[in-house]
Amino acid sequence: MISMTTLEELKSIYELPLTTLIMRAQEVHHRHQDPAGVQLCTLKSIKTGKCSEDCKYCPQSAHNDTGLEPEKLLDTVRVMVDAKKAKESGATRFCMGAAWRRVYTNSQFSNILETVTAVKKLDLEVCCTLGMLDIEQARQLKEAGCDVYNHNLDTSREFYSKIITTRTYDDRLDTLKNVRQAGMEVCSGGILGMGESVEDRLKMLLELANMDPQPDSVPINALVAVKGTPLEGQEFVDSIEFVRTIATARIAMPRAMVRLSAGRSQMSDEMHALCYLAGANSIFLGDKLLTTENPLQSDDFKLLNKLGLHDLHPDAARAIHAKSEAEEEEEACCESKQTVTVAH
Ligand code: SAM
Ligand code: DTB
Ligand code: SF4
Repeated sequence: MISMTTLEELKSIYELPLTTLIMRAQEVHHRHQDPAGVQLCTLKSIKTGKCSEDCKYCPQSAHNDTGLEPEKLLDTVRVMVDAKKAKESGATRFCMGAAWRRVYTNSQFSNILETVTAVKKLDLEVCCTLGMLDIEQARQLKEAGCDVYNHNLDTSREFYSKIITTRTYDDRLDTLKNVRQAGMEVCSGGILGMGESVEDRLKMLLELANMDPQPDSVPINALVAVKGTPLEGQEFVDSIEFVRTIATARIAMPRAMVRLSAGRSQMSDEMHALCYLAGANSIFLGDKLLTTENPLQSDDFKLLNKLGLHDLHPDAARAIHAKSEAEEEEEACCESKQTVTVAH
């Protein structure tokens, strides 16, 4: 059971002197995470472009003229080539993304279920991001071997309709509820740098932090302003604001994996280091995200080495989270016993 956080609390954390903010984030990080561990995930676009949604940031929306080459749903054999490569390169999670508004129950969904089962056999954690899901589809995905579902809130409820008009915030929340109910882990985060205010970012974190249970992972994307999208002219997010948001997410969601996602190609080594200091502990590995570029894998490993960080196995992360949860429950129990003693 989590205790509810308020917007005021998040604001007061976000606005701390940077030195104190980083220290607070580090305290939480050392207590609830492996402080030197970074989870390495790989992303594969299994169906690219021609998406019916009108997300203003997205190069894959059919509403945006980005010159992207569309690609039909890839079959299992084709996806397995990349999944094996991901495994060999050291990734522990394989995430498959489809440019869909929602999953339709048809032969394409059966194809995906087959792919999920095959990837799972490689002993990789399997994550999918396929748009909206109903409860039955969520159950089928889980049964096929999908561990995690990514579905981002992207921004605050208030700013959402300025970015997407073809679906609502509540549609997003409904899918997340179905994912949780089916027993999959929830991966949900957002994008910074679309023209939203700091308050919008904190409202998004508030929405995530007040979920019970909280999301297991929180991807924080920096907008990649792609030519041909309505957001093509957006300036890259301010780096200190980005770091402050990461630290606030870490403090508000101690056991979540906070993932640096899109936009890392535009971040320096120093910016990466600050993000790790602020509590980020997961990245996508590989020179391509879904359609945009990502740092070279060799550069990521070089930097992790320089910083003395290592790849984090999912089982190790789970063991640390379980220990921190048990310790917290024990502390809460001791506190209530003390209260009873005082009361008598
Ligand atoms: N269609 C599915 C959906 O929207 O949930 C899955 C794929 S979609 C590309 C996954 C996420 O990628 C979006 O929710 C958004 O957060 C992120 N994303 C897409 N385009 C981006 C961009 N140009 N810059 C940063 N993040 C982006
Ligand atoms: C997430 O939050 N970021 C990833 C993953 N979840 C699916 C996707 C980033 C996509 C960036 C734009 C692109 O490469 O097309
Ligand atoms: Fe489609 Fe997802 Fe891109 Fe929106 S973010 S246009 S739903 S692929």
